[in-house]
Amino acid sequence: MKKRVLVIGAGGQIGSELVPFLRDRYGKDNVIATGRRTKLPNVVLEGGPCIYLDALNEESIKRVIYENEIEHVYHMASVLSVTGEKMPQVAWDININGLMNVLEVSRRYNVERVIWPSSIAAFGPTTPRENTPNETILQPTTMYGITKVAGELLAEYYYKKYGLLTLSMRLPGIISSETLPGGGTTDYAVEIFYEAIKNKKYECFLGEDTILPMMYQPDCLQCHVDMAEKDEKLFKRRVYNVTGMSFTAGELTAEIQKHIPDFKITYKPDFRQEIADSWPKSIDDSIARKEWGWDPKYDLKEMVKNMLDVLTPRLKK
Ligand code: AKB
Repeated sequence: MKKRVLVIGAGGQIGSELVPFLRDRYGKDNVIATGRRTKLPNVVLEGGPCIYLDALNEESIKRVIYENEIEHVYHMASVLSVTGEKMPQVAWDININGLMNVLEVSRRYNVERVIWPSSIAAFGPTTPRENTPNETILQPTTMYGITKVAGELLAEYYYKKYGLLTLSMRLPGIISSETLPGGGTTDYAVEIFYEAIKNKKYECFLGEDTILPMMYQPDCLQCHVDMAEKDEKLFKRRVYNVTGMSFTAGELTAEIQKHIPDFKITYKPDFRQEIADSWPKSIDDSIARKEWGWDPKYDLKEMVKNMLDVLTPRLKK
């Protein structure tokens, strides 16, 4: 399958790896990477076409989609949970007005699919926290979560009203080795690797027993491509729970210590603890598995080994 693809937000934690992944699949000239705020990483800049694009500017989205005959849009640009609490109005603007522009231009220019990640942040303290089902209470208490619920509804609206094929996955914390996440509550689970390798110590901003759902980047990238490529008839709904694993900060530490025995951790929970406590501990993704074959490969042990194998030679240089 060859597709003309647009990735909005190619400089972020997922976007910066999604772009090379898609270029390997569809050919480098078929994947247009766009960013706004920061310079795109070299792996994105040097690997194929890159364009400056502000999702808040509808005209510039139109131009890029029209001139490049885009068939699939991955809209990855988002303000995450922690930054969203510091700047709620900006989070709403980027996450919702940006999404609205993307959906509107996509339906007018006959884009085939729009892939837009939602998040476990769409859930809140009134949601069942263990084995959280796909269809359940969505009453988040963060602005980020509110934008994810509103975004899910908006994407569903565009599907029903205009027939635009939108698909979303509720992503848990993503663990990756290429681009650091920024402004999220689950960021500790990436930072910890850098500090363990470089300094053999880490001060964690969540408590030792805090348990959150997570996923390793290779599974996350596969999830995006599954949604873009699998037969649309398989998708009986617009939004799917997906997860890779769940662990506490203490369990992640213990797994890292198997490889780096003198790694020391201290716990100093701050305001981010309250956000983490409002999110699920574990996710039921059986509907995604059943309907379109979601099949993540990495558990805690494999993920930790892989992260250390990739990061250790790079950070110890
Ligand atoms: C965050 O922590 O804000 C994100 C998320 C779970 O969506 N990583």
